[in-house]
Amino acid sequence: MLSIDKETFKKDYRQKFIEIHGKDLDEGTDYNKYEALGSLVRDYVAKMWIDTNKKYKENSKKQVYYFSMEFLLGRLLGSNLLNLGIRDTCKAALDDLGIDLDKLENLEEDQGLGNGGLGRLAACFLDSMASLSIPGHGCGIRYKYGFFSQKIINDSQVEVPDDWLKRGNIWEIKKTDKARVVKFGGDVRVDYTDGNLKFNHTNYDAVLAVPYDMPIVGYKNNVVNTLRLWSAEPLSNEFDFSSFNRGDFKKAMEYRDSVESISQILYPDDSFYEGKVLRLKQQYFFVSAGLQSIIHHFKSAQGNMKELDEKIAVHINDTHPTLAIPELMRILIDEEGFGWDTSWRMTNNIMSYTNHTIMAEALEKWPIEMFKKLLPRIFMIVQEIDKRFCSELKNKYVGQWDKVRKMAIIDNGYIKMAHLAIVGSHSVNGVAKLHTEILKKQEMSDFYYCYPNKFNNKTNGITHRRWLISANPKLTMFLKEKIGDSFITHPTDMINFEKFAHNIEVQNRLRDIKLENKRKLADLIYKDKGINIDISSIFDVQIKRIHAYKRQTLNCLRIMDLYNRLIENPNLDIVPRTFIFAGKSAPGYYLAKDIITLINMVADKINNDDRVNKKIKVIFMENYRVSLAEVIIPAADVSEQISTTTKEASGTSNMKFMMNGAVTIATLDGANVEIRDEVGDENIVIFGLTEKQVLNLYKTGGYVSQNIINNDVRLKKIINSLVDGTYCKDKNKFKSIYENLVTYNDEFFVIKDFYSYLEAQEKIDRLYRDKSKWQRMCAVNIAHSGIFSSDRTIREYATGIWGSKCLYKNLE
Ligand code: 26W
Repeated sequence: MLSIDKETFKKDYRQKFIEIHGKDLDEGTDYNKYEALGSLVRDYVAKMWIDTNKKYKENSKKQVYYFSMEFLLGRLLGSNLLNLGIRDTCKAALDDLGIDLDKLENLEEDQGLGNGGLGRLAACFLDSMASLSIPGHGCGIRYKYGFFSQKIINDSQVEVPDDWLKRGNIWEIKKTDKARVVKFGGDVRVDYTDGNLKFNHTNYDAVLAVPYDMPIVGYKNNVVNTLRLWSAEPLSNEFDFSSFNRGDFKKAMEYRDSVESISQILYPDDSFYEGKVLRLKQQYFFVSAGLQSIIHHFKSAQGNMKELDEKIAVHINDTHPTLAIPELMRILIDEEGFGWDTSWRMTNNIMSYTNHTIMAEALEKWPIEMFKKLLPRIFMIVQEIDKRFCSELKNKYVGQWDKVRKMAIIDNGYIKMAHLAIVGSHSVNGVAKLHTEILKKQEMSDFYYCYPNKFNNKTNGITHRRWLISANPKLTMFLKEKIGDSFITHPTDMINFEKFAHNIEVQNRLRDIKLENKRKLADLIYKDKGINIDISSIFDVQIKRIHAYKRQTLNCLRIMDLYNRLIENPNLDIVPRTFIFAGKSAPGYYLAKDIITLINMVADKINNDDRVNKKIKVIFMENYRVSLAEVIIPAADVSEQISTTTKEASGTSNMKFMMNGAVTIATLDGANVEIRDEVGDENIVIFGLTEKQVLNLYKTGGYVSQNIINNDVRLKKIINSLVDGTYCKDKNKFKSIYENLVTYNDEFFVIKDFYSYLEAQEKIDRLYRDKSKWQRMCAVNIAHSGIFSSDRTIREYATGIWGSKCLYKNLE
């Protein structure tokens, strides 16, 4: 572990400042100070990084590569200081120099290279792999523009490019010497020489993939793993300088632009798959560069290619990196000279795949013509995989053509990436128990029947280092005081806190800590929006991507209902509540955008209505991102996890809230089920349709939302207020929401679950009034949250899927 005293740190820091800025510390701006600190921390990390790589080389343990289109890391200065074990020293040293560490940390841009859950999970996994000393690295794309920044203008979402690199990125190191060439398009000629088929790829467009490496620091264990992100650059010898000579500058620039566009933007969509050729290019680009570099590294470390599948594991995060399967086949066959069967066996042993969604509209499939043109050799390999797979199926299901067709990889003009991922991997996992069961029973039942042993569950987790220790230092201190600090490295030890749940003093302390966190959030809200909120009100929070199935609409309708009731009866006895929302909508997802506008307009109306605004307020916080979540979550009293049962694969914010002592109101969906099992029914508030009821209603079609609305005055009033000018003068503004609920029969059972949700909310109100009972529930939630640390999840992946071992300890 890095050991450094305050005085040395001060000296190092001063020196670093002068070195990079060429002026004295007291002449520097805050940003200069941040840069110097980041740069110093990076120096500290550098030696450990080199040592870790040496150790990996020496003991030749299996290396895991986590391939993901998204890594949503957030800020890194704070977590690196924490994991190095020097945060307190650094804070004290900077204090001496009159510099506020928190302020510098807040200057760092979020690294927002992901849409939401899947990308943040990848980031938590990197942290856990390094902290458990598992040789596990990330491989992805260095998008020039991350997930867009959200502005709320006239109550609606406006997208602004996220130019996160404009001031540079202190954590990355460009490795020009490790660049690889990725080939697109062209022709493949098949030659038959010496009894072997040879595939000659010609006339292709070559793109240079340049890696930028970022250190992933383990928690106080000297381990530094690598996140390698690829950036696309023109190949210098491909750059058509002759065009310059002819003065055809435009043509040369077009070539450059088309290459650079590959790593230009992150697709801001997590809901509807779109068959854009640029996205397919992105996928092949990073997967090909990643695998080439892994194999190059393996061979240069004297690895025996025949043992490749014992020495590396490649994980595919959703179907997005599935091309890793045919690309590895290509490398093994075309470049390494292995036969099909050996290559297929190795590829299968190496690859594993996680599914993160059952939403049919999000499943990736590529039109054959587009695929073939862009990736001719890869297409041939996919065709061969499909041919062999289908012939296996035909033998198994004699005469059942429909079944074979349904399961085929290539069908009806499309390549189905989930099918390719399942067939090419030795492991397929879901991300929560319920989700895995649904995959097995419904979505992927045919495949489960064929390969029952491939399927397994790995319930998601979150890194408690970021989401508790770093985000909630006050609660962390208090836990240490009560149960010691073993939970820092063994998060399930938090269970020792449960015995204090009944202790009045402990309950009071928990309440005080929550109040301080609420004050911090209230200050931020005041600063951002000029709205004063009452910190003794219940902070009722729903923060996540805006999506019909996540049912922000349900939350909003009950707020509208409460508003109606308060107007009717100003003396209505409720505990004051502040409803807090945050989340981004995909730019082209109009319904979700309308939901954002509705929340903001309901907020305007309520916050400005003096008849009610002492009791309720509604806040929509702009630009949801990791660093904002770190402020909101520790301040939450109530965690809203209200998706239509069966639709949320797992959810991970549910775990973050629980770990910070919020009480969950939830449907029995995703990991909520496991949270309920952990804390018991008395420490969570459950409502809504069950899995069976939902599946049954979908199957029988026995649900008509209009029938419920028409027979219910209260509901009718709320629904009508969407289109009668109550919240927006333009009566058509929320017509889409209205029509979804009424005309199109409410696909996500908002109306059906409405009263059940209201009852649950009334229960929350009652529970909160009993101060002691409420704090007891919070304490139990904290105590049981350790199991949802991503350390547990990663141990399960390492032992159950990757067959990888730790560098330093055994995987207990
Ligand atoms: C349109 C292409 C696309 C489709 C799906 C892009 C991204 C996705 C992701 C799979 C969406 C996603 O982030 N899923 C979430 O993954 C989390 C981590 O496992 C789960 O906790 C969430 O329930 C799931 O919605």
